[in-house]
Amino acid sequence: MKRTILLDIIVLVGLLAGAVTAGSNGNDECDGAMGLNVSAGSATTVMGSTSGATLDSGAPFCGTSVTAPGVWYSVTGTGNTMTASTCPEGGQGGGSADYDTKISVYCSDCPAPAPPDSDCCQSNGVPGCEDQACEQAVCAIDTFCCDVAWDAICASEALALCSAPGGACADGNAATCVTGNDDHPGCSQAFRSTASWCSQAGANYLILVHGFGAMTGNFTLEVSDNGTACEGAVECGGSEPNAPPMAEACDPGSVSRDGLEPCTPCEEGTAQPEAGQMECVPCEPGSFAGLEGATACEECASGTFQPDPGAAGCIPCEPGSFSEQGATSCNSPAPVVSWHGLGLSILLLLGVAFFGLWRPRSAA
Ligand SMILES: [Ca+2]
Ligand SMILES: [Ca+2]
Repeated sequence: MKRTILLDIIVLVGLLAGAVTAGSNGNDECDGAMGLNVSAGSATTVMGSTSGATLDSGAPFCGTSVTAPGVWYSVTGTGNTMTASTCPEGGQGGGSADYDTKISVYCSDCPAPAPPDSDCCQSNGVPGCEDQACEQAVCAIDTFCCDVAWDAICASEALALCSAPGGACADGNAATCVTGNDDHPGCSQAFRSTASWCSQAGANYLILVHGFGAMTGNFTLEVSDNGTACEGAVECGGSEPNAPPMAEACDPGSVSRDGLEPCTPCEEGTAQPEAGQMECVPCEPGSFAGLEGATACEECASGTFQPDPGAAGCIPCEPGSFSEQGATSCNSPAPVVSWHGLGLSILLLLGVAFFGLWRPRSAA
């Protein structure tokens, strides 16, 4: 009985601690960004903490990489230059932090969560994709996507076929990167961050305060407006469909159906010197590629030859024959003319002729 009460107390304390932790990071997710009121020429400070917050894995690189847990704030653009800072000298003098901060500023919508590894809407390197309906629609027109690999062509087909509302590629990742900063030079507290941007009047800016490495800590964020109209604001549009993700080109020595990853290495006997190619080139006669993934064919060494294209090796010349580097055949040695031998032959012939002529006489 006592044990049960003790257990209850432990559970209750645990729940309370959890509630407190969750409460302190109510702005852990972008959807729960804490709204800040910043009017033209003014500044607002807010105390926050990333301790107990989660990593915002869907937030794209923006001025700096997102590797540490972060929390979110939102502010409406004024048409002036705005600044978000954890540095005392960043804006109008109110930021600070007890750890190595980073700040990234996005606009439009919150970043979509990071896609799964078998995402339908981008090249994923495995056959098929995670949404069954989309997978079936794409593979019905392109069996490669289910038989071999879901490459960039499959992804573009998915964007065409699965972008209807409710489809696998319907959710646009509409977060637009505005700016970001890791360490602001000249800040009296090293490694603190200041990000300034020209704001578009009425646009929704989402400020992610995160950290270097995996660091978390407490900070005071100052968001200020310098009261001066600016030009050249990053365009903050509405939701746009997913842009086809940029797939990496195949490395030299490897190819794919569209020249983009995932790629397969060139087979033995073929090579590809350039990146982003679709086919490997068979080695020419007189050359070979002994390993797969070759970026160039090698010439046959002297003493070997290769008459055929697409070879993985060269053939040694027969004893007594020879070849130079890069040969397609071997040659027999040309007869060697020896003047000594020739002279001796002539002497012998003369001798035979001489004694041949003399013999009948002596016999006579
Ligand atoms: Ca977070
Ligand atoms: Ca920093």
